[in-house]
Amino acid sequence: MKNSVNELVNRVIQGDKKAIARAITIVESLSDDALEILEKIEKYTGKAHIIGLTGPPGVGKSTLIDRLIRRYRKMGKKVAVIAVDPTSPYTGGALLGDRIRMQRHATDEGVFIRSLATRGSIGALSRATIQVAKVLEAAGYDPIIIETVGAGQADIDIIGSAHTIILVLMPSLGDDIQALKAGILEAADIIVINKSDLPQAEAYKRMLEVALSEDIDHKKIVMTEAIVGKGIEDLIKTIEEHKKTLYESGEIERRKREMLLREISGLIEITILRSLMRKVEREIIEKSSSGLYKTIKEELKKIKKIIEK
Ligand SMILES: Nc1nc2c(ncn2[C@@H]2O[C@H](COP(=O)(O)OP(=O)(O)OP(=O)(O)O)[C@@H](O)[C@H]2O)c(=O)[nH]1
Ligand SMILES: [Mg+2]
Repeated sequence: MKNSVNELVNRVIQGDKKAIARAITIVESLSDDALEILEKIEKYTGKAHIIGLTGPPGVGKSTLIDRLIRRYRKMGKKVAVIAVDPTSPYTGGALLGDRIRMQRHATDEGVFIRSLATRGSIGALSRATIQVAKVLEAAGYDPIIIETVGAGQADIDIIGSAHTIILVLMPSLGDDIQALKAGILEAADIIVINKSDLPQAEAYKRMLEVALSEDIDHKKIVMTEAIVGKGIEDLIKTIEEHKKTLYESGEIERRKREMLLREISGLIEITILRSLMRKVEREIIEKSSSGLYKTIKEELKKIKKIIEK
């Protein structure tokens, strides 16, 4: 397997889309080969800008991302999108329009779109999201956009998983501001009011400014009309400015550390959990379940001993 991993990683570095897809599947599984791949690509990572984009269902996230992709491509950048659990109560996931929109990018070597299921992970964000981003980064994609539907825990989980957090909203009567998960409004680096063509857009913006009054300095509100591509240039400029501030203030180091900790904790959890479960399963099959807690207690003790050595 070692040789084939080497070969796979080489192809990833060269930007071979098939190899990237394969590497992501392996990395997502967090298997031993996943670690092998991550180890080999490490030296090609650490520079790409990772953007977390979240917002309630139906606000226009996919439309906006499509516009961002097109604009970044014009700037000569390779863009990747990781859509985390794209089942939304609004569109039920990959809506026909979404698919057609995104298909346009399928033959473009400079665009990579991948969906990740959150199934099987305890947190709402797939455990392997940051690792998958690393594969894409090693393949030369920058920026990498992580899209989550802000309908549950995922919008909160995106904090600590990206360098720049974008919250997308749309003009409404305002109940939605109260309904947003506590913390996401404050944590967002940029707030986009999409569908600014709707008549109540300006009033909504003022209401949002009032809601944010305490830390308005740090918050940039950008108005967009994704459906016709209005405001996209402004949004990209705002993202670039935020990135610059991150690096100038040193905040980027803190965010990177937080992401690393998250990534590693996911890896450790999965790896230890898996081997412990294998052992426990064997015990149950071989001996029946009596004495199970004793086995678990002893195994955990052994693990702790090794770690604390
Ligand atoms: N009026 C108006 N409609 C828009 C705009 N941008 C997107 N839409 C429409 O809003 C609907 C939802 O857009 P999507 O991009 O699928 O929204 P989403 O946030 O990705 O939705 P989910 O993935 O289901 O959460 C679609 O019918 C879009 O055409 C806009 O700027 N103005
Ligand atoms: Mg969508």
